[in-house]
Amino acid sequence: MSADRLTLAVQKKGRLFEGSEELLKRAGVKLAYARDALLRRSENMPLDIMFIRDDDIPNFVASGACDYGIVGENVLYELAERSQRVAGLEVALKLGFARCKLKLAAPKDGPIARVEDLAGKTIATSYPGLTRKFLQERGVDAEIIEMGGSVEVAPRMNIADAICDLVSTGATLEANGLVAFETVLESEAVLIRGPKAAVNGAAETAELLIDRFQGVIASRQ
Ligand code: PRT
Ligand code: ZN
Repeated sequence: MSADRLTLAVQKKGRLFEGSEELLKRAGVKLAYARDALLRRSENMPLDIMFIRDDDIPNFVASGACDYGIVGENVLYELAERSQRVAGLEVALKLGFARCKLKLAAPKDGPIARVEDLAGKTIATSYPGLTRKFLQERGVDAEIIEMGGSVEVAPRMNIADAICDLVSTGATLEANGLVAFETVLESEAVLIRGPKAAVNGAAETAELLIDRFQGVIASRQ
């Protein structure tokens, strides 16, 4: 990476992509056209955008491969449970989109209706670090079963007694006969800053960009 150009990591496609793209557009960032490119240059600012999977964003920023990144707090704090470097990342700005909640849920009319009922039970989740930490804080001993996706089917398939998963509208829980009974984390998209971003020659560009992001966020309220 050139020292005087700022690099920002953004999700390549998915639920964060649209909000990130809109934020950049409204902040006046023009990107050069490049189909399917990993890295796209801005035409009107010394800024390069790197398009990657959201799960890779905290590590790209923590390692200094990118100066900043846009990622969900859920992913940031889950990875922070596993990595000191990620735990040390700074949240520069809360961005107010991709809001969701990480919730514990269990089958409707079943024996689990509160956190204490999870003692000795199994919980399926893609967020084992955050789930374990929450249970420890509440003094509940349960077994965590890590799943990469489709966590909502776990109780029905007898894989687990309960789940800990992201919820936005609640339609997925409802469709699977599950009821949420506790919130583990409230999440939104955030701008994270890497360890070298402030001393990089592009620090001024970062200041300008954050200033414009703040303007965009304020205009929404
Ligand atoms: O490919 P890549 O790894 O980059 O993307 P991904 O598939 O891991 O993530 P993606 O694009 O699905 O989500 C990216 C981020 O969006 C998440 O990390 C959250 O920060 C945020 N977000 C906001 C959500 C949701 N809302 C959400 N509802 N992420 C996932 N969901 C899923 C949830 O897991 C469940 O399956 O949507 C379903 C529930 O939605 P409702 O509306 O039925 O409650
Ligand atoms: Zn992902």
